[in-house]
Amino acid sequence: MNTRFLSLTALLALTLCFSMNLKPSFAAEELVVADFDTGDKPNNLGGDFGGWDKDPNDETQGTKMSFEADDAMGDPAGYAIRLDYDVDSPNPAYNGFWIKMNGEDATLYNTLNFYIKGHAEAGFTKRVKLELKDMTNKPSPYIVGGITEQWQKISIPFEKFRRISDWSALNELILVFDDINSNPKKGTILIDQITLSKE
Ligand SMILES: [Ca+2]
Ligand SMILES: [Ca+2]
Repeated sequence: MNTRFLSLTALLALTLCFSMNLKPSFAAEELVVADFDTGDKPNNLGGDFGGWDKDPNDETQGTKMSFEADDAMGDPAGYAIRLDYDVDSPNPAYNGFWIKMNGEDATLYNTLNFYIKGHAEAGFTKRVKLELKDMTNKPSPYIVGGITEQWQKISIPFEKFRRISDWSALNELILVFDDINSNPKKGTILIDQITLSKE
């Protein structure tokens, strides 16, 4: 047999194994739900997102969503989501941000990650509430504290979302500003790079 042919075949086989191995395992470790880097909808899963408001007729409260050129990963062309919230109202007030997970199967993962920071000049709450929902739409709450004016990665093990019963189809993630957890009652929070990972 031609040794040259043999070593070429071996090299090809090796290359094939390497490229086949690397990609699927890498993809299984982290799924980007939203990096917001197009500066537009939808998110990386094809899902919609936006600001919400308990009572759109109450003009004294609400969350206004916009894209801010301040990427958490440091990409000069990237964007984050900016949330200008106001829960200072004579009425009970809560509002925030919602993002669709589009029925994503999360069984390969065990951790929800995202980046968050407060806006130094506008002021910001140090605490926000998250709610994760599967297709049954029961909110599974989790409080995030210790928000600062620097980007900070928050990683939450799935076990903390105790009311999720079916991880094979997630509906949405919601961020809540309310008149109990939000202090000051008016300010600006930035959020970016929402992912699911296997730790
Ligand atoms: Ca981004
Ligand atoms: Ca207000």
